[in-house]
Amino acid sequence: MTRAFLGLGSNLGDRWAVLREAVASLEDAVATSPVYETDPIGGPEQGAFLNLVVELDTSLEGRGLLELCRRLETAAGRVREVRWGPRSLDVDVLWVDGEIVDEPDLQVPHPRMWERRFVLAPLADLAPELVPPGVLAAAEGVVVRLGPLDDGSGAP
Ligand code: GSY
Repeated sequence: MTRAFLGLGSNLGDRWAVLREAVASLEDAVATSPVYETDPIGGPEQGAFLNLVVELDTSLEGRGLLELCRRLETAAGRVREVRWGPRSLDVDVLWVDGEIVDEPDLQVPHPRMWERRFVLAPLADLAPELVPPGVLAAAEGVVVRLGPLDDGSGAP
């Protein structure tokens, strides 16, 4: 079994419900970061995202994790239309312990994660040793920590 991290983001529809359903369906999840509200990076003008990171203890390697990510996006009703545009759910493979992949459709670690505060802030909550403080400080984007995905209250 291997430790891996996925990044999840939503800025379309009921963002809390989309993230809750996706995380609940991840059988290998062992930890979930707090939820952050984050300014969109790139793409057309669009609404704020909710982002979080999930830690997995999994037998899947990068390729299997990518397929899992695509299945989660499809289950959330995502249709790939505008590039970098609003989406009900985006799921990225961020990191897999001991694995480096550089293929056209899959790069692990995720090549842009080191510049994105919406990835690094929740990742640092779960695995601070992976995120040097200077890298987090230099990363792009405004993020606000909202709290746990499911604190039992059912409140957004
Ligand atoms: O790469 C994930 C999709 N995405 C996001 C995101 O999840 N959060 C923020 N804040 N900006 C983003 N731009 C893209 S593309």
